Amino acid sequence: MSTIAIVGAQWGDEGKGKVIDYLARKADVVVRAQGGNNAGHTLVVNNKKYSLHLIPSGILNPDSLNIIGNGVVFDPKGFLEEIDMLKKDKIPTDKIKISDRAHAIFPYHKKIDELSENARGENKIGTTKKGIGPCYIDKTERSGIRVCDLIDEDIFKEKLKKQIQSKNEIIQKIYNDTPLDFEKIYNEYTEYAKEIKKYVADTSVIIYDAIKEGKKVLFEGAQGTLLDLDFGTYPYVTSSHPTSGGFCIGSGIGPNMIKDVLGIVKAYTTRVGKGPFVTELDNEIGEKIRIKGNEFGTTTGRARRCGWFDSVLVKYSCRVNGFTGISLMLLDVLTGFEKINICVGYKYKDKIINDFPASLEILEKCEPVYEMLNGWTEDISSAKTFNDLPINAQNYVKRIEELIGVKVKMISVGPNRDQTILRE
Ligand code: 2SA
Ligand code: MG
Repeated sequence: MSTIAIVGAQWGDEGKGKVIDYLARKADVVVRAQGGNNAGHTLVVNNKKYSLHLIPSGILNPDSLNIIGNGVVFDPKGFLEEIDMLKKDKIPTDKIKISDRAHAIFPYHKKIDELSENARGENKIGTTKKGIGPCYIDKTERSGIRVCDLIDEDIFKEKLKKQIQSKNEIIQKIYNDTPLDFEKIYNEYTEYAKEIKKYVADTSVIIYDAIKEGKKVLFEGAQGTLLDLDFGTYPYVTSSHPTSGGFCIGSGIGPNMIKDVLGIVKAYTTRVGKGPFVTELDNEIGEKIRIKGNEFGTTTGRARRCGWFDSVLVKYSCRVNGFTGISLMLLDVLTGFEKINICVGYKYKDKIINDFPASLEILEKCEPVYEMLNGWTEDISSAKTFNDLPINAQNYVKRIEELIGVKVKMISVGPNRDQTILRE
């Protein structure tokens, strides 16, 4: 059995795209199981850049099947735009399957996402405004419209009518905003339904059979562990489960079917949006990391907040995901810093905390306890083996490994595929 799950270990943007791209080229099946088009990564093929948000990364590998699992919130409009973009470049788009159980995103979800964010004033979550949260709300409230409903004209009409009625009440009464037009949305979505119908399937069966046949199945994570609805810095989280457990629920397979869980860890820490961030560097060091690491969002273009590596956070991530290995990304960004700090504990009042706290009130008051390591100035971007790295860079990696208790199996020293050090 050859299945691997890729999970962001911090707040997303750890560089999952590079690892996923590398593995997707060899995968028979690539599966997305949570989130929606709030995710984003750029793949480069033949010097051309492709920004994918919803379609799995295997799409650029002509042999791989791409699955949008039941745990994904599916935006038909966004999906068809990505299909059009790919078709323009003659990239085959027939090997895609969308779960009939996935919930669909509608214009009222996006509208409510925007209105509720605006209403939060100072306490904005900083969502991507793609309607992700409101769609998951409908799912758990048991009023959502699933892909299997969307492609059945009669059922769809009934369900949409009810939904538009109740959402318009919210939009008008709570937010005092313009109601949405049923006919317009109905007509728009029945057109989408015609186009997506051919992709719809019971994807849980397909994944199960592929694993049983010994095919290579890659589970492609989006966002990161600290954005998980349960394990993230709630409420500054997304509304799905970007942790490894999310792959089981979000694709319909048992936990024993996932063999390896690779945690993608950035050599420092970043986050977009609001919420506490213990090792944040709101100074020129943070700015230097932002510029060197090009820390700006691919979906929204927002500048990311930057800080030192936080081993309390990553150790927590290792525990809740059961990582079998780590891929340490963007190590080259730290070249040129004379001293590099690693956070080894949180100081809260007079105590040292080693487990990531649930309470944001506590987390906000935690001070990082740093261990200072010597940096390196040598260019590491062409290092091919661990021993090619300067001793201080080696020590940095080894110290991280010691602190988090999981082996660093891969190290990335640049954006290109050959700028990867493998350690077994
Ligand atoms: P939402 O829109 O409801 O999911 O927003 C809730 C919070 O989750 C954060 N969020 C993200 N943070 C980092 N990366 C995200 N997606 C892309 C990726 C990033 C990109 O996976 O690489 O393209 O820049 C992502 N999606 C959601 C968001 O900022 C809120 O804090
Ligand atoms: Mg990203």
